[in-house]
Parts: sequence; structure tokens; C-alpha cells
Amino acid sequence: MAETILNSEFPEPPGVARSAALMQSFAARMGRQGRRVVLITSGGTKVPLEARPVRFLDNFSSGRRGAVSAECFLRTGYGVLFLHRARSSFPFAHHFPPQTWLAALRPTRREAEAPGGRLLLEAEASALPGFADALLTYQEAAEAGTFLAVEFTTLNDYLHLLQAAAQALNPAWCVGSSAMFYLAAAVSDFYVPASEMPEHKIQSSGGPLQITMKMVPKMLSPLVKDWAPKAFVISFKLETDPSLVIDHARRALKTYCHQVVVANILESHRSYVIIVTKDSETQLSLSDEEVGKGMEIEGKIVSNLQSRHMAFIDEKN
Ligand code: 9Z3
Repeated sequence: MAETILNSEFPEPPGVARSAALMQSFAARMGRQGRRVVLITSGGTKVPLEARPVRFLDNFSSGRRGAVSAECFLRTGYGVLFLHRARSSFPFAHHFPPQTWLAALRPTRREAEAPGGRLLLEAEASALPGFADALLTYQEAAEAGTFLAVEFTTLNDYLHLLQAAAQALNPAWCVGSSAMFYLAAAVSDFYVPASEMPEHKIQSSGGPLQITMKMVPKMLSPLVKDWAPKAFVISFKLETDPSLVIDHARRALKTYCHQVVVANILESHRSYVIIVTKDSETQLSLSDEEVGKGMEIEGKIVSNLQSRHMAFIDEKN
């Protein structure tokens, strides 16, 4: 059972209880509003190799898929719980890295009468295209309480927060089948158990390094069976070998009995995915023209999945 493994081998990191409380009140608010809600996991995980960690095992995920998808879900009217790797792409902000606004924004004046002064900034709209729109959409969501971001860094943080998020979205007073899980984070499959970690920095004077890593428990199993059994659950499957990806997606559907796997291949994952269900395979892709217009594949993924979610809710009612 994943829960037992989490207790014995993955000690609860500080701050999880506080995040769990925030997620519970977010879920209750979404329930009261009768709003559909999506938990998006986003970004990679960091696995320490030493107890006082200097070195980590990490992966390539930038969190862009999760961030763009969060924007699409918010625009569609979903409440978004965004469980993301610290410093990975953040909805709305990732379109504007510091070098874009550092050059474009200019301080105009300080209003002396405001407490502490008030700094006014201005920019030519053409210098920051889309900035005002992004800011407004983000601030509207933050004010309406329809967006909650929770951060993780290590694998251990991620595992505990995912469990807390799933449990927050499960209660009957909350949302049941109106909750969607969109598990786009690239989670490490391997870790070094705390009991087997060297305490101090591994010394290179010891010669070439050999590490044996254990398998990370598959959280999808308790999530689907125990934590959020009524929810609409989507996992992602990434491969580098295109000949494996459909088989592996199908195997995941069979093993975990959830609703959808989004299959993608490293080289083409920004422009091509396959939505795999028990009885269908739907290819989604971006044409060169769509790429030229600045469209992103997440718009198509979210549109496809939200229709499937509606059908799922109708079927349950
Ligand atoms: C994905 O496949 C995501 O689409 C990406 C997005 C990580 C490729 P980016 O963050 O990339 O926009 O840079 N996520 C799941 C990857 C994964 O490791 N899945 C596990 C697997 O394939 C199962 S949960 O075995």
C-alpha cells in the first residue's frame, strides 16, 4: 500500500499540513460554487543522493505543459489547483521572462501621499504583447479564489502533497466526479531510501560511483482506488521510442483503471500527442500555420479532455 510506504520511507516534510488545509478550503469553495475543478501536477522532481544533499537526480521537465494547461482550464471556467515544481513554468508568468519586462517597464512617478509611496510603471503595449491580458486573467482568478498554486521541490514533497490534494478533492460535499486529475508532472521512478543514503557528501576520492535506487511507489493506484475514486483521472506517458508509447499507455490504463492517458514522445511533445482511452486513440497535432500563429497544443488537449470530462459527469449522474 502506498500509504504505508509513504509513512515508513517518506517522512512527511514540514509544511504539508498547512498546504493540505489550504487545498481543503479551496476544494470546499469550488464545491460551494458548483465549479468543476482540476488538479494539475507540473514539472519534474528532484531526488537527493545524500542525506545532507549536495547532489540530486533530476529530469528535463520544464513545467510548460502544466502551466499552459492551467491557463486553458481557467479560461474554460475550471477551478485550478496547480501543484508544481518550485521555479518551473508558472501560468501566465512564463510567457514573460524577466528580460522581457526588465527592458520594457519604466517607472514613471511615485505618489508621495500613498503609504510607503506608490510606484507607477508604464510600458508600450507593443513592447509586452499579451502582458496586460495575462495580468488581468491571473488577478481575476486569484481574486475569485479559482486558482491555488502549491509548490514542491523533492520527490518526497510531491508524494505527500499529491496525496493531500487528492484527499482534499474527494469528500462528498466537495466535487466527486466534477474533479479532474491532470497528472503532467514528470515524477522520478527511482529514489534512494533514507536508510541507505550516506549522510555526508559522496567523496570522489572513493572512485567511480555506483548507486542502487528503489522503485518509487505508483501513486496512481491508491489515487484511483482510495483517495479520489469518483474523479476523472488523466495520466501522461512519455517515451523516447515512438514504437512503445501506445502499448505503454494501454498497459497503464489496464493496470490503474483510470480514464485517459495522454501519450507523448520527447522530440514531438510540444506539437503532437495521442489521447488514449480504453476504446479510442485520438491524435492531436499543431499544423505549421497554427505554430506560426503562436497556438499551443495544450489548447487542443484541454478542449478534448474537458468534453470527455463533461460526458463522464453526465454518465455518473
Ligand atoms: C509528460 O509526459 C509531460 O507531457 C511532459 C511535459 C513532462 C513531457 P514539460 O514539463 O514536458 O512541458 O517540459 N509527463 C509525464 C511524464 C512521465 O514521467 N510519466 C510517467 C511515465 O511515463 C508516468 S506518471 O512513466
